[in-house]
Amino acid sequence: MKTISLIGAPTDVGASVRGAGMGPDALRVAGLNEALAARQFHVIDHGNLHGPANPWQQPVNGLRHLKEAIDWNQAVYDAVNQALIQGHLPMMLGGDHCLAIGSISAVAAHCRRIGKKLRVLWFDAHADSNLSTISPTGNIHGMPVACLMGHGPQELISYAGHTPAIHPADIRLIGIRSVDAGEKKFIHDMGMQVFDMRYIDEYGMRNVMSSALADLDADTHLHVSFDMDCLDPGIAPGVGTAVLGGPTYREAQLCMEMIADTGLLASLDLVELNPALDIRNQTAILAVDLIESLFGKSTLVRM
Ligand code: HAR
Ligand code: MN
Ligand code: MN
Ligand code: MN
Repeated sequence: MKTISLIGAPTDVGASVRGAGMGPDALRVAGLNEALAARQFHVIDHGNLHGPANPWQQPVNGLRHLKEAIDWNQAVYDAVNQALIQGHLPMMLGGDHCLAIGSISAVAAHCRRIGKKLRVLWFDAHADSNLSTISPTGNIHGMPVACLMGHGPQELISYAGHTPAIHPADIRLIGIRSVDAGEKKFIHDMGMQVFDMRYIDEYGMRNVMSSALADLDADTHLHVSFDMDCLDPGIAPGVGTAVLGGPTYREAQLCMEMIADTGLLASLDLVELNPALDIRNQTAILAVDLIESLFGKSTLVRM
């Protein structure tokens, strides 16, 4: 029986809107542990990590709460690394998306250790590819993709002991519809594959996911970094930086089901859930519903 390690990372130090720090408990209240146990997983809930409080300061040199982000990501790196060493599937419950720096750095280091290929699927309304020099906000949750590719403050790019932690060819961005001008240039310079909403509209989610999941094999570690603001705010209002025009419920379910079909999912981030902005925990309940599909629950009737 596969063991899933739940790792709560209750902070919003990387965000501009407060509240994502309550995400882990909202997911537990929505029944995450029970839902996974019902899918025949052994679930170990490690509880919540500890880290610095949000000092709620202005950016310094284009970066807000750098010290706090470094400490939180170190805690996440250590916990995800530990789970992987034990052969568990780590599920990092955010918290804002800056925490994916620590989580994916640990996954990348693990892949290097055991000689696996890495594929990261980054579901988001945003490209999260800012640099301190181009970010309009200085919020570090807008920078994790750039940091993972070696562009960012030294401490945030070196957890894995190998910089960059990942390469542009390792990642696919899906659902994107809010990109800053500087990010657009960075994405093009890096040559990342981006399936933005216009692309999803034109080609359909099935084709997008077939492309995003192309060229995987048994030696691939598949990591999903799921920013809840990827989803249309009509179904997922509990996020700090909502953007109109995201995937529908069925499109999101299809993504999860197609990932489940690969049988390769080996780690997950669930981030940017903001219970302070949610309505009766519906976004957390939706997250649990999608996670069930990601782990193989199916409504398929045909054989
Ligand atoms: N691009 C904007 C910025 O850098 C908004 C980023 C918002 N980020 C998230 N994570 N919610 O995806 O500030
Ligand atoms: Mn994000
Ligand atoms: Mn986002
Ligand atoms: Mn390398």
